[in-house]
Formats: sequence, structure tokens, C-alpha cells
Amino acid sequence: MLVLGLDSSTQSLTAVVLDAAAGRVLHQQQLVFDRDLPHHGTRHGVLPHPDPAIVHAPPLMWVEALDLMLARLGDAVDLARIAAIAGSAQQHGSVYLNGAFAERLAALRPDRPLAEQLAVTLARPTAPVWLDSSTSEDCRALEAALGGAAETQRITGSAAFERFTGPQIRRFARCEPAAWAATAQVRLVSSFLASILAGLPVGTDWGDASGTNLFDIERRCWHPPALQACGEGLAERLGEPVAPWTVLGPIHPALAARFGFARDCRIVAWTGDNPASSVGLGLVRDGHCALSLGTSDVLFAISAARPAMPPAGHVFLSPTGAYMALFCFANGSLAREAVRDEHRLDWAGFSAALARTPPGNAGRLMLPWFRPEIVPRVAVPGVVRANLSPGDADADCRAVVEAQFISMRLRAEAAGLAPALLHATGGAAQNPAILQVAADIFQCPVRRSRVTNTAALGAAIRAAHALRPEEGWDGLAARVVEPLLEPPIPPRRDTADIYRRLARQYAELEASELARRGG
Ligand code: XUL
Repeated sequence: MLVLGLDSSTQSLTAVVLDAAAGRVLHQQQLVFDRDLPHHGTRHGVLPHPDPAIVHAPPLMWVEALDLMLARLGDAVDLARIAAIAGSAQQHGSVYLNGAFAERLAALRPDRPLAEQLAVTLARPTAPVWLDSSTSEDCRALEAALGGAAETQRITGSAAFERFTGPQIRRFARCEPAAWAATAQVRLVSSFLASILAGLPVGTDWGDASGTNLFDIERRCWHPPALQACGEGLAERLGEPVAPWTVLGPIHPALAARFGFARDCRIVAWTGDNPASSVGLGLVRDGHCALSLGTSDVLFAISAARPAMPPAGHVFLSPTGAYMALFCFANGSLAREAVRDEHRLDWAGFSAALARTPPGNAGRLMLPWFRPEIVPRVAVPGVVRANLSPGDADADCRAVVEAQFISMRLRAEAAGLAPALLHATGGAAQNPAILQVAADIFQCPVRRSRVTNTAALGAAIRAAHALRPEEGWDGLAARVVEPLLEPPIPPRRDTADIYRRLARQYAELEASELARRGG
């Protein structure tokens, strides 16, 4: 049985074709939005804006990428053999569609580009994405409506966060009431793309619904007071949430004809990239932990019981129905790239700088806030260097990487997470020098997958599971994921004290900088 997994992330669209029976990845392919679809004018997958708090992307770019990817896949694989397609997308982003959406989807023609046919269905030309931090006012209003931040976190899994879909919808409804009135449907990036494949508007899965501040994660349904606080008639506009393993139906006949899929190829609900990645890394058991080092840096852990999270953390639902404890940092790859570029290095040069500098960087520290940060909340960007000269390229490279993992370690400790092993994924996980720093700072082994995009792999595995649930997640993880994992990178035990001290210094520096900014 062949299955296809797609991942529409911040900067690219990736496809993984999996032979689920043989447990073998047959084909992988990636489209990079800036490079392959330059006419949309994105930089790092988002539209440049003078206000760093406002970060949007064009939904038609994602549609065009899907169209192009499926066409290219058809040149490499016999798509008639694909039994099911599932997908994942960057979390939280929202797409606003008018009354023509359902009708236009139903009437899609196989001989015209998808983006051209769907352009008239957008009630808002751009979609705010997870990097957007413009909704603080809406977060406070939503928390007030739900009885405070702690109560919001208890009900929805998270306090109100700027990038979450509920506050984003509220801001749009407040600032652009006419466009909101013309909005018939709101979809997350995941459920928007799944709707196109299925040929009708489909609901958002529990995993991505957990990133909205609108979803009751215990009852697994929208929370009416949260909907009420964010926009009139939101229940109808969002549609019912669906379980992540839902088979939505067969592929749209027009898409089957356009790309050569069989008419009975199944479309499985899409989810967020982090939940999908948990499956692609084989995190199907209580206590499994991972680092995702992509545009965002994310630390997540699977838990059978609901984890108690500090205010900065989230609880999402994973594709297996378990809980996911998660912290997301906005200064991930863009911060590493900013340092690399500032010193005119390539990744080999960056790794060499890590090799030349000692663990702990002789106490040289950086707060890597190149853009607004989510954890801790930093609205106005600004990099802080302590004992660190910005001209010292080697120390600067180590400082940014150590800062990122120390910040993660501090949040993990606050949540009582003590990983015995970390799975690693994302572009930066391809760099062993960076993973060594993670192993040293967390003092546990780190293992990465040979498949760089584990969200797309996870999506493919989810497609296989939805068709044949009897094998179970453990079986799929053992057969498909385990053979792809590289040997663990062990921590250097003599760095434990160095990083215990550095973590304390970092926490003090962060606290004093936040106090200075607050005052
Ligand atoms: C998670 C988050 C990011 C996006 C990036 O809460 O905002 O990791 O999912 O794709």
C-alpha cells in the first residue's frame, strides 16, 4: 500500500511517498516557496511588512505549491497507486473564505490551475501565520471573557497567545468588519488544504484545533464562550472539529483526473506540523520527547495523562489521541541564519566555529531575540549580548545555539520534563555540531531521523494508520520510523556542571532584561 504525506510548513511544501507495507520511503520532494514561487514576493515564506508584529502569507501560494507538487510527484511516482493522502501544516495560521468557497470547490475543473480557480473564494487576500504577534489586545479580551489566563489555559490547553487562531480571528473581525461579514468560512492552513483535496470544506482536526484557544481539549469540541468572544457566528464559520484519524472521503474527482490519482484514493484529516512530526519521529509512548529545529524551535513531549504546564507552555492533542506538552520559540532557524549571515559564514563555517569554542562559551551569553519571541514573551525584538563582542564570530555562533537550548532546558525544567532521550528533527537537526550542543545542555542522548521532514513522514504514517488501524501506532513506529533513526549522539558528561551554571546565568540575564524592558 502506497501512501502520501504532505507538509506545508512556513517556508516550504514537502512530500513523502511511503510504501507502508514494506516500511520504506520511496520518494521525497520539496518546494521552497521563495525560490520556486517567487512571484508571491515572500521572504522565508512570509510577506515582508514594516511592522515586525504583522506576519502574513498568501494562501494562494500554498494552493499553487500543492498544485505544482502533485504535478511533479506524478512525474516521479505512479500516483494511481496511492491509497491515501494525509497532511500537516504550520499551526495556527488562518484562511478566510467567502460564500463561494464550497461551491467553487465542488465545481473545480481538472484542466485549470487550482489557485486560479480558487482566487475568487478568498475573503481576505492574506493569512496571518504563527509568527504574527499583533493580537495582544485580543488575547487579553479573550482571557477576560473566559475568567483569566489560568482558566483559559485549563479549558483550551493554553493561555491566550498572539499567534493562536482565536485572537487572530478576533482582531480581523474587529479591524476589518466588512471583510469579516463577507467571511463564510475560516479554516486553519491544515484544514484549508485538506478541503481542497477532499473537494468540500472539512473541519479542523483536534491537534490543530488545540492551537486556536477556541477548543475545549477535554471535551474535544469548540468552547462556545471562546467562540463568542472572538467573532459572531464563529461556530458555523469554523465547522465541526474532527478526530485526527478521520477519513474525510475520496479525493476530489477533478484532482484525481488532473494528477492521475485513483478515484478511491482516500483523504485523511490534516493536522499541525508538530503533532504530525511526533508520529514521524515515533513518539507514540508516554514520556517520548523531541526537539524540532525548523523555522520555529519546538520542544514537545507525549503524555498519556494531561501534563501540568507553566503559563508559557501548551497542551495539544497528538494524532494518536494522547496529549502533547509543547513550548514554541519564534527565534529558531531565522536567528541561527541571522548570526551565520552576519559573519558571512556557511553552515560548515558555523559548525567549525562551534568546534573551536568551548562548551559554556567561557560565560559569553546571548538573548537571541532577533524577532519578537513567544517564550518568553518579547514584543519588541532586540539581541542582548553579555561578555560577548558582536565581532567575535566564533563565540557568537556558539552563543546563539547555547541560548536556544538553554532557554528550552529552563522551560522543560519548569514543566517537570526530564528527557532520557531526545528525538530531533528539522533543518538544523541535520547538523551534528548543533545536536551535540543540545545533547550536552540536556545531558541526554539525541537521535535524529534520516528523513529531514518528519512532519511529512508523520503525515504519510497517519494516512497508513487511518486505512489500517489494526497495526497500531507501536507497530508502525517500529517498522517505519525506527530503521530511519540514526545512532544517538551521547552527551559529554563533563559539560554537565558548566551548563548547570550557564543555565543559572542565562535565567538571571533573561529576568533582568525582561524587568528592564517592563520598567
Ligand atoms: C507551534 C508553532 C510553530 C508552527 C511552525 O505552536 O507555532 O511550531 O507550527 O510551523
